[in-house]
Amino acid sequence: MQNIDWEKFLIPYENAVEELKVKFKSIRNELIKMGEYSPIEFVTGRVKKISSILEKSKRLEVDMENIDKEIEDIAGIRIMCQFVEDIYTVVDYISERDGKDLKVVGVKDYITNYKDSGYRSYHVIIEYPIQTAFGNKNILAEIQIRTLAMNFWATIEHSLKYKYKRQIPDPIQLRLKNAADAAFQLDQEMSQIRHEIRQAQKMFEIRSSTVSNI
Ligand code: 0O2
Repeated sequence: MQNIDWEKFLIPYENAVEELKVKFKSIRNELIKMGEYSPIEFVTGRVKKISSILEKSKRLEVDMENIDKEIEDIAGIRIMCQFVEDIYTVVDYISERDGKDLKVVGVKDYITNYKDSGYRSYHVIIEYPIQTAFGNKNILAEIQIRTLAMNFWATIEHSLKYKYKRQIPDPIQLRLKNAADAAFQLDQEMSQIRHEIRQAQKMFEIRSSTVSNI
């Protein structure tokens, strides 16, 4: 795979991202329609930029012919949750599908084992079958599951990492670490009152559906 035809190479990854987004958004839509609580708040996805694939393969010393086997996040979807507890419900949903429409090949629990940067998120690496015009292909994809607070932090830190080409100055790094801890404390506080919050949200849903039926 020395001279990669990137456009062709990335097609199954693009399809996987689209399919996976639909599948997880459908879970949310179904639960909401049934009047149930959805642990999934919203879902996004992306195919890794070519420059980012090249940078990561260089950093991890991966040969070009092995990038599809060793770079696990070329296809990535992100599932955002309100509460930390919801993350584990989503992980259970994924485990239930293991061996059906996807295969779980690994997990990275950056919530229990958060990174030095302060990054928190739960990553599930899956093998996902894609039907292409040239036959079937199993690709690797990464599902990142995180709270809204974790996502807020990670989005900001990611843009700073990009700005500083991964070398964020120490004083900013320290502030980011403090901010990550504060975001996690926010998550923990919200978890303590999540039953109250969920009841209030349910009342609000009933009221707005009554108003829309008038
Ligand atoms: P892109 O293309 O910009 O989205 P790594 O060494 O971090 O690349 P690692 O630790 O093995 O790899 O993590 P993994 O499971 O491969 O996932 C990498 C992705 O996780 C990153 O994609 C981020 O989306 C997220 N991530 C991991 N660590 C951090 C972190 O410290 N800060 C933030 N903001 N995000 C992180 P990329 O590399 O950003 O790719």
